[in-house]
Amino acid sequence: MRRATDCLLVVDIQNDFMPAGALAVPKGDEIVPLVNRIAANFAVVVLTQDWHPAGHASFASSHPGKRPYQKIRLAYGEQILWPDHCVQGTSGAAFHRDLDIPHAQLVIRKGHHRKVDSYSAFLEADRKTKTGLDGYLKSRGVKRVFCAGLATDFCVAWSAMDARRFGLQAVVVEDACRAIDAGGSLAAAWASMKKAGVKRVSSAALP
Ligand code: VGL
Ligand code: ZN
Repeated sequence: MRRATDCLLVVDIQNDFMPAGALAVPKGDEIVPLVNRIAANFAVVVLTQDWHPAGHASFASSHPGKRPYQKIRLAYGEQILWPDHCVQGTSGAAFHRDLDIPHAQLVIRKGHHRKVDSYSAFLEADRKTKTGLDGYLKSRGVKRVFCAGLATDFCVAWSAMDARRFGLQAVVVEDACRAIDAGGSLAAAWASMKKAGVKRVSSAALP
């Protein structure tokens, strides 16, 4: 049963994560109509937007000699390097034009500190800096977060696991997500999510 204390978190449905985008998530465009349909049944909807300054530390181009998808060590630990993507104010950072959730109430922009990445909608990659989403959800009385969007194995997984960390129930709507799946990252993400107590449902079985 959908409860007044449920929230839908719609993660990073942005042009750069679409098949023609800078950091393409295969079939990322397929989920947009489904996410719109699901969102219509939630009173509380939060959108996230990956939102990096030019020269961001997660960009391979910021590290001479490095290529996208290589790993490096930054001050806070291991970082996968990505193609330049979701640069603040660019069309790549804009939401997909067909995303249609006019009743969404909050947009969390993340990854805006130049030296720190943030896959999670709650906590940046230093695992210390908060985005403020935990406080917002608490203020609104939210107890359960359903997650949809891109990419299953990065921003969706990290956000769902951090929802658990902040004492919320977390459910990933599997068919309303698509993955990058680089080097086994999707299987690893599902295993970590299971361990963290994140549930997994299909949109047809949404309570
Ligand atoms: C994402 C890699 C880099 C995501 C964002 O939205 O999953 N992945 N930035
Ligand atoms: Zn990013």
